[in-house]
Amino acid sequence: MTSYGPTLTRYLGDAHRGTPRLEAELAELIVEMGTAAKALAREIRRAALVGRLGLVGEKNPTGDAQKKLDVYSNDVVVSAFEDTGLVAAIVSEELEQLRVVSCASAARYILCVDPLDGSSNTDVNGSVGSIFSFYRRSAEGDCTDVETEFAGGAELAAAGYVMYGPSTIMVFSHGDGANGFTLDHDVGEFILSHEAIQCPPRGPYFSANLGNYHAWSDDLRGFVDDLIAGGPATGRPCSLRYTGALVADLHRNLLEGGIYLYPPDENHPRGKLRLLYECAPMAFIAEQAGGRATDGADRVLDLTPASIHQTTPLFIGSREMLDSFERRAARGG
Ligand code: P6P
Repeated sequence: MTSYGPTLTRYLGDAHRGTPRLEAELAELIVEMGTAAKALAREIRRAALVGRLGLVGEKNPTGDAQKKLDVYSNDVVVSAFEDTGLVAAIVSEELEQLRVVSCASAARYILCVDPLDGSSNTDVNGSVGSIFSFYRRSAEGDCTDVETEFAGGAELAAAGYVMYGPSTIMVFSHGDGANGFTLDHDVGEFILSHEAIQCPPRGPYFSANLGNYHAWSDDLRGFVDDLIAGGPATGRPCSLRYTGALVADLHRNLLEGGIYLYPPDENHPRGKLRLLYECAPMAFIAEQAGGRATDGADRVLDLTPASIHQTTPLFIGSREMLDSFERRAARGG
């Protein structure tokens, strides 16, 4: 008999009954993200047929060219959460400012989201993703102080990503390990397919934009040279796998072993990726799967953002490979 894992809704219901940390409201928000992901999966699959490919003309708040699917994805995610009554505010890659949604006392969560990660892939049928995190507000304060919440250390309660690839998979954690749910398009449900994901301590892959190689530090160039040659980090030559979508690259590295690097360079002295809605959620997942995530020196989850679109360098994935990078950097190469 083929086993058919629990649905996302059933899994969260069981987890809520078993884990007081997973409040019913947080479980409801994760299910809501699943609903938004189903709508995005459908639209991404048919974008070429309904005129949703290509650019909208403006750039997004962090200067990236904005695709039609970026705008659509943001609209779908924002509208999915606006009327839940559980979200105080939304931070999105596609919104210049933090959007206050509700000042009700029940609105105890802040959603930080990259609605469509890797959108440079949309017009070439490449994998894209959504990255999300729910921060539990630290105080009952009113909405005006939401931005100071992050400085005050609002608690990252749950985070995850959706990868829209050959299949649509949602990987998330509420602090009790990382689990993957694959969308059964015929049934319309996310089904548990990757239980308790464990990131191998080392692996055969690394993900980086080698077009920036010339702009990296000598230490980093030496480390990547060793990865390619099969040096101490892995003991075997690594293969480059870089798709232009953090979600797709990290998903591979979590399952098969490897690291994703977006270091600082001349064009991005503080890195390119955004802390709140790309790096922190992915770091949460990586650590829950036994991996690591740093900015090259400090743990990503220890970083406190000074602004909602703040960037940070990102080194994330297999634990022993990142340890090896840090040992090399400590030796000075
Ligand atoms: P580059 C997508 O814009 C993204 O934020 C990540 O998903 C991806 O890994 C990276 O930027 C790609 O950046 O500079 O290599 O095109």
